[in-house]
Formats: sequence, C-alpha cells, structure tokens
Amino acid sequence: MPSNRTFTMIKPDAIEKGHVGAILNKIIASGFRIVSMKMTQMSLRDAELFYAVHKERPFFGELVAFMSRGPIVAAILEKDNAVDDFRTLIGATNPEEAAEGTLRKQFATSMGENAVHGSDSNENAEIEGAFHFSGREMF
Ligand code: 3AN
Repeated sequence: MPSNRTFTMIKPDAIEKGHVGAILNKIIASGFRIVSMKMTQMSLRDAELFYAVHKERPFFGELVAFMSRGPIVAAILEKDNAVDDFRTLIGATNPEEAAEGTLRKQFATSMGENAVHGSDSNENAEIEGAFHFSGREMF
C-alpha cells in the first residue's frame, strides 16, 4: 500500500452510539478519500491477531473483548501524509487529553473505548489494511 494511505476502524462503542455517519462525514470533510470500506465484526481470535503487538500490555484482554463485542466499520483512507494527518484528526488515545475538534474528543468515552482507530505508521497501515481487505476490495 502506498504511503499516502492509512487504515481506520470505527470501533464498537461508536457504532453502538450511532456515531458512524458523523464520524465518516468528518473524515471525508478532512480530505480523506475512501479506498475500501465495510461493516464487519471481528471474532475474539481476529482481535487477538489484529492487536498481537499489544499482547503483553495489561489492557490486552479488555481491548480484544471490546473490539470483538460488536460490529466495526473498517476502512482504508487516502490523502497526502495520511497516517500522520489521520492521527491528528482522531486525537490522543485518552479522550480527556484529546484536542478540541478531534474525533476522540467528540466521540470517545474512555481510554479503552475511544471510538476510532488509526494506524501509527505506513508499515502498520499496510498490514492492517491487508488484514481486512483483499486487493479486489481496494478502489
Ligand atoms: P492508539 O490507538 O492511540 O494508537 P495504542 O496503540 O497505545 O493507542 O493502544 C491501542 C488501543 O488499546 C487503544 N486504541 C485503546 O483502545 C486501547 N488502550 C490503550 N491504552 C489503554 C488503557 N490504558 N486501557 C485500556 N485500553 C487501552
């Protein structure tokens, strides 16, 4: 995947609260093009694989239970400087520290249930996008 792409998930908490439309509007209004998108649900095993880099962290069990408890919207997004610009748009992991105008400030509940995922590097964007989408689902 080229370096102008990133990967996102609208997390179960945001879906449960009905924030999908508002979040997608803000993503598109911020200049991201949707390359791939689907509503899907990860099994517990899927979430363990997706978050394998965090498996030694104390919150791992909580994280994978949360991320598999309901549907998510997964998407690959395209924009110049996509990874960094999207991290800026979502804001800090802890919504109490997230800047005004960020998605997590507006929509996240807590450190664990923080509404939106964004890849933290070009390499992870490619790995995470390929976890959810085949080449035929990238437009
Ligand atoms: P970010 O998503 O901002 O890159 P990471 O990579 O440190 O944050 O953590 C991955 C995910 O793990 C977060 N999005 C959040 O859902 C969860 N998480 C991180 N820290 C905590 C924590 N202290 N307690 C519960 N969940 C956490």
